[in-house]
Amino acid sequence: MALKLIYFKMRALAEAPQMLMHYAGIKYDYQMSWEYFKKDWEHVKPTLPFKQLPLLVVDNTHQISQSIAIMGYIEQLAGLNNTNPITTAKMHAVMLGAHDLFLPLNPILNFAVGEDFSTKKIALLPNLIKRIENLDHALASTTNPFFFDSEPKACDFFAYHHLDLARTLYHDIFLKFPRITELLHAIESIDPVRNYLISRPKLIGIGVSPKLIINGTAHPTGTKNTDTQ
Ligand SMILES: N[C@@H](CCC(=O)N[C@@H](CS)C(=O)NCC(=O)O)C(=O)O
Repeated sequence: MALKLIYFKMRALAEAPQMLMHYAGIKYDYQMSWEYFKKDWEHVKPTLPFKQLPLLVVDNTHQISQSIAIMGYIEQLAGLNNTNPITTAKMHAVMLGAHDLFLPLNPILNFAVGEDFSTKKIALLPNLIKRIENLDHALASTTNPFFFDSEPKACDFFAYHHLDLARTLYHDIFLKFPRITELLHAIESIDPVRNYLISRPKLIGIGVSPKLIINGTAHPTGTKNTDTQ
């Protein structure tokens, strides 16, 4: 089975799938949109099933869109899916609850600059806290570090990504959420996942001039190829 994960220069919706694949020991290729399609994004977008990325391409044939669907597929491939329909539905609810953090948190970190960044950062906080409280509430129903089990599942990695971005934007945000801090530490203490987190492109210049360090070179975040700049 050949897996290609197609995305852009952003620390956003391709993170959780990669963490899950590293955890499960599943091999994949990560390609930027322009590398895979050999075209600029504006020409690719109209051709895609949901007109956005990430996209998981299986065996150069099947295109899976939508990050939650991608997580579900990888979870099944890894044999980590739960067979109880009730538990599966509850895991799906956690995934959707975590996805509630996506906007505008991810774009603020990856793209907003200057006054726009400061204004959006202040405006987001009350709503973000409410969404984090929902995840904290879900964690309160278990004594495990993870949402459902003593081992992480797709929903744990999905939640990790958005909570990690929340922590990056507001450094002390989890002081009142010890269970969330415990979840983040538990995920970070898994060797292959930690290795991925340490080695992935670093996001720098948040709020000023966001860039990803890819193979030692700082590239502006975005949907465009900047290899030659
Ligand atoms: N619901 C989708 C959202 C995907 C999404 O918002 N993708 C953004 C990047 S994070 C995108 O493709 N932006 C470019 C565009 O919309 O043209 C998912 O969960 O995968």
